[in-house]
Order: sequence, then structure tokens, then C-alpha cells
Amino acid sequence: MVKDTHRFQPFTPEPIRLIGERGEWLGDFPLDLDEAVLRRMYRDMLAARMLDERYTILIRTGKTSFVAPSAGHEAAQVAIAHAVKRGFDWIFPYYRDHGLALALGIPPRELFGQMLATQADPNKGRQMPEHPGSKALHYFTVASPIASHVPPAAGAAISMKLLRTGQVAVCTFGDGATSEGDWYAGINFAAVQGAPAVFVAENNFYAISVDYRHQTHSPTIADKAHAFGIPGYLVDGMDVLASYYVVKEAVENARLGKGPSLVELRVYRYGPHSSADDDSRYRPREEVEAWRRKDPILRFQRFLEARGLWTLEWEEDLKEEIRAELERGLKEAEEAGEVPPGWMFEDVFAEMPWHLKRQKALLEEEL
Ligand SMILES: Cc1ncc(C[n+]2csc(CCOP(=O)(O)OP(=O)(O)O)c2C)c(N)n1
Repeated sequence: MVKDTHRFQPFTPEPIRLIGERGEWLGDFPLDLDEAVLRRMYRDMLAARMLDERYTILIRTGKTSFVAPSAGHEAAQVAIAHAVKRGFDWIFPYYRDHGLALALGIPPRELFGQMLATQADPNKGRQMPEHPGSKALHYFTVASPIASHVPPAAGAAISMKLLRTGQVAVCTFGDGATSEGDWYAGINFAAVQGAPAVFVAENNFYAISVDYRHQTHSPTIADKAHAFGIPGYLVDGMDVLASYYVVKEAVENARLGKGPSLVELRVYRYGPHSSADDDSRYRPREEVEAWRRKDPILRFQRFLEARGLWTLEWEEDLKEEIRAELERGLKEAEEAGEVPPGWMFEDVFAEMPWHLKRQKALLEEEL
């Protein structure tokens, strides 16, 4: 494939971009993705947006208690899902990654089951909403503390290297996570060990209300890779193809034994930090509107349309299909029924110790 001869430059002053604002191809190499893959990427981005909207309705109807909207992150998240070997490589995601989870193949039934804490949740309802995991798809269960999943990603990657499994660990996080000690410790150790890991920042410029310039004096997150002695790529994360090709190259380099990379995908979150946040208190509306004009779905739509791969009719059909899929998943999740409270005692020890058995019995009596 043509792309095999292409190498992206780390540490560029401007973000790497392959699709222009009007949907034109800017790459200096020929596009080598077939139509089916391009269309699938678009479908995955639409599905991510629609899942996000559906989660918001779950909040408004009081069915769940927390959601961290991902609208604006679709290109970045769908690109990551397409750049890895699904169900083979491991993903160490963060809470805003539901577009990634869906595109990777986690069934809507499980995602909704997790949001509603029903028996359709493989994590047995023991996490906050928006914290899914999937053993089958190698999706490490989301952790609430920011950056606490970076050392486990490094550890998994080191074990992949020692066991020569050929797998890669991809770890995602926001810009705020880069202020945590765990972030430095994890990436540094992965770099020292030459572990097959890719660290991806979905930089949306805000850690709740703390903006980027109060978070770090470093002009980019990619620059921080200098300190670890690994390549750092700065990418326009609203551009699905730039995000895809750069993450893919980083994943393949890791697989070839070249060690970790740090990839900064610059995105924007259109919604508040979470359902508990009022972003109008710290973000001017004009700023949000300006970024809305850079909508990653719109940009890719223009790209596809210019190639004769997008029509309004196709989009309407896709939306209908995705809506039906999501509604079916939600229904199945609800029908699975609430998680029995006694489940909280399970899976902690191979054999339940006496004091947990006692607490479980007391709880059952109480109920
Ligand atoms: C160790 C830790 N400190 C503080 C928090 C509270 N908290 C939750 S999300 C968040 C901001 C994270 O921002 P960022 O990493 O940029 O990701 P984003 O939410 O913007 O996508 C904070 C401070 C936390 N979860 N864990």
C-alpha cells in the first residue's frame, strides 16, 4: 500500500491535516482507503453523535445520573477504532470515549446496560454511568480518576512485549490528564521499556472549566514527548483521516518494536464537561459556535460528497438504521432488568471471604 512509504513528521508546528475545511484532500500521498471503509467511518461518526444525543435524553428523563458528552470528538474516536486491530489490541480509554466504544464494536445493549446499571452491563452495574468495559473487545474498564489508567496501559504494553504477543496498547485521555503524575510515570516507563503503546490525547482545551493555558505552559501536548524521548505528533482531531493515518502509523510502529508514541488530536467538545456542568459560565458562546463550523462530521461529509460517496438520501437511511439499532439496544438493556444488589460482592476474591459472605447475607436480610 502506498501509505507504507509515507511517514508523518513528529513535532510539526501546525497540526497535521489531510482534509481541508471545504472537504478537499490535502495529503501529499494518494488516499488508499476503499469506499466501503470511508463510508463505514462516516457511519461510525454519525452513530457516535446519535448515541451522545440518546444519552442526553436518558439524563433528561431521569433514567441515568451522569453523562460526559462526546460530540466534537467523533473524528478522533472513530479514527482510533479503525487504526487498531479490533479485539486483539487493547484500548485503555477514558470516560468521554463512547464513540470509540461503539465504533470498536461494543454492542449498544452493553453500553446502555452500563448507563442504566442493568444486567446487560458486563461490569455488573458497579461503575458510574459512562464507565464501560469489554473483555471481548479488549476495552479496559474506564476508571474515574483521570490518568490512573496510564500506568496500567504501560504495564500491559510491557507485558505484550515480554510475551511477544504482537499486540499494542492504545491509551486515551484529555488534556487535563496530562497534569497528573500518573501520566508522566506511565508514559516515561513505557518509553524506557520500548513498550508497544500509543498514548493519545483528545485535547479539547478544557479540563472542566480550567482552560489549556492554565493547565500547562507547553505550547502543545505533543511537545511533551521530547521529555520521554519518543515521537510526538500534533494532529487536527476534527479531521478523521489525519487522525486515522497518524494513529495507525503510531500503532504499526509500536507493533514493529519501535516503542511508544504520543499523539495529540486537537478536538473540541460541543457540550458541557458533563451533565453536572454549566459550560456557559466559562466558555463564550462565540467560541463554541466558531468550533461548530469545524464540525468533524460536516467536514467528512463534504469530503465524501466531493467524491460522489455522500447523498442526503443515504444519510437519512443511515440515520434511520442507526436509530433503530440504538433503540433496540436500549430496549434490550432495559429488559435485562436491574442488577441485584448482592452482585457488588462478587468477583473481588476467587473465593468470597467470611466477612463478605456475612455482609452479603445481612444486605439480603435488609432487602
Ligand atoms: C485524579 C482526579 N482528579 C480530579 C478529578 C475530577 N475530574 C474529573 S474529569 C476532570 C477534567 C479532565 O479533563 P481532561 O483530562 O481534559 O478531559 P476532558 O474531560 O476535557 O475530556 C477532572 C478534574 C478526577 N476524576 N480524578
